[in-house]
Amino acid sequence: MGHRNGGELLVQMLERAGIRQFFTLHGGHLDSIFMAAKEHGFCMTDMRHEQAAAQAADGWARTTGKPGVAVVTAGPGVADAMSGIVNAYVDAIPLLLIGGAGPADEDERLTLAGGFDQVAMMAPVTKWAHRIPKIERVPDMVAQALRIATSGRPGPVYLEIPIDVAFARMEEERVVWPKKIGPETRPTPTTKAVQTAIEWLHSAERPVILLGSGAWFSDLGSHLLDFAERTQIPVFSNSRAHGLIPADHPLCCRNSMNLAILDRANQGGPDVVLILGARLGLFTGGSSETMLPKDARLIQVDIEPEEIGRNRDVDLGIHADCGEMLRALNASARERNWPKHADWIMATRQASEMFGVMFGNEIVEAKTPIHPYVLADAIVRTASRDTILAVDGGGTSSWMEMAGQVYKGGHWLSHGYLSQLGTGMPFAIAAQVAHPKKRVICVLGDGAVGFNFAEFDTMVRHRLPVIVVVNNDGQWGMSAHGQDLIYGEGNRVVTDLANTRYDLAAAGFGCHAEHVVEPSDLVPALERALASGKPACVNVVTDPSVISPVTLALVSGASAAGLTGQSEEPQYLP
Ligand SMILES: Cc1ncc(C[n+]2csc(CCOP(=O)(O)OP(=O)(O)O)c2C)c(N)n1
Ligand SMILES: [Mg+2]
Repeated sequence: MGHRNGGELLVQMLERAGIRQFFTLHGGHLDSIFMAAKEHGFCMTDMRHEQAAAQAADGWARTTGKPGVAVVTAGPGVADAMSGIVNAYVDAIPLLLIGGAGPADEDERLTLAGGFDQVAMMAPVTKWAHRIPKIERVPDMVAQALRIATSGRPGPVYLEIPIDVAFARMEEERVVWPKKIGPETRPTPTTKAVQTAIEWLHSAERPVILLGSGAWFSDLGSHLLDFAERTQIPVFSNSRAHGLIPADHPLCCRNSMNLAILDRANQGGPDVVLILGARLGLFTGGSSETMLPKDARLIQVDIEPEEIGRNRDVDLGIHADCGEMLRALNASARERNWPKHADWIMATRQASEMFGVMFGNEIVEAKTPIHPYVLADAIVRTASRDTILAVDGGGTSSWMEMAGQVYKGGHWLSHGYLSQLGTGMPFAIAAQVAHPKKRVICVLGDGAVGFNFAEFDTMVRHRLPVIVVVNNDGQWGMSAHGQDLIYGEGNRVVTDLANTRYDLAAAGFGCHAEHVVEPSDLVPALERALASGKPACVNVVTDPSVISPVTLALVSGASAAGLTGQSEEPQYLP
């Protein structure tokens, strides 16, 4: 009769759930897990900080649509992972964090890497946090953790395996394996709700669809494209759902912030909005009406009923999975002839191209120091339809949002509601592990690159040829510009950075390195980096004086809300 230890059961259960990889950083509490994972041929990406391991597990879910897994050691490992978990929690991303712990029966005895309640610490920032009490419970608690992470509104979960459970042994024959992880069906809308939605959309003059991560994490198949094309409704997305409609599709209007531009350009805002799996927060205009006009009819579809109506009154709230909703809408839409909305489509398209037009002159002029939009545009032009872009930083990520072209779901990994700097490199690592044949470009600010700089080492050791482009403006740009706008130039504090040679530092890890000052060298340097076959750091010196329209909008919004102590509002657009 064979015996299995707790680590082996945990690995076997992950495998039964279709998971064969995780992100980690070693700790002796976990060795039974690592040994079993090696035996089972798991892909283990060992990183240089548990924050990065948690962020990579999050990035895995964002790029594959499937839950990511991070395995971190007791005490400092779990504490370090916390910030990555918070980011996933705030963005409703499914991931499983497995944490080591001292012996369960030695609580409160100051054992190695102990001394605090890890489960209690994780509880408020996860959907579910639990300790496995004994080896017999390993399989069903892993299944429970994964079911909770992936069902309903997704989110991170924390499962703790104390060292005495991880190394305990039991007879193989006594192990009870759960047959299934989750349910077969997903919530479907009622016929009446679908009919009302179709009525409103059909009679609308300026309808739009707004996508969020709920659309990405449900199985849309071709339903979204079919529905948008049949009904000729333009599609906007937040950064978790870019690419579900390809950038070159005539109905793709890219970022939801372009809805605000529509209003400002006085073309009239949308009159009916179909919100699919996007929560109502800053990225839909918050409690203001800048993106979703007051008189617009809102149809909000969400897999989590408690999300419906957050921040705004909703005219029709539908508790359903986005894929199921689109399937039902499509079936009903077939029975009608739909208006063409040609003028409206042209107006939405123009709004989505406005930043390209606005900064196009800069591209022609190609001045030194390089304009950040010129950098963003060069990266987007160098990328192929298959390239995955991981974007991180203040102004940097906003320039990328303005220039970005995304053609597939899971190919744009960026900030969400937490706006956590430092996610870019771990997200890029996850994307490269998940898609070894695709190219991954990480674009981040010189501030953002510092949070997980040692991950260049992970890229080199694991032969992950990610291209990391640093937008080096020598400052915490968004912060510095905010201070200039609010307190006047010459009054900055704690927002300067040095003109660091990040390329030379990355070369020390074994990366291909490029230092770019002239605009004419930008595309050649990116191409050399891509051709090197190695992880690369392309350090680009950019103009520190250019303020992003997003920074202006944020400062303007804060000022309007009376949060800056400033009487005059800075202008939204330069
Ligand atoms: C972890 C974290 N710390 C601090 C902030 C606050 N913050 C927002 S933008 C910003 C400046 C970012 O600078 P950089 O990465 O260089 O990008 P840039 O704005 O210069 O393009 C800071 C510090 C944050 N969002 N996340
Ligand atoms: Mg910067």
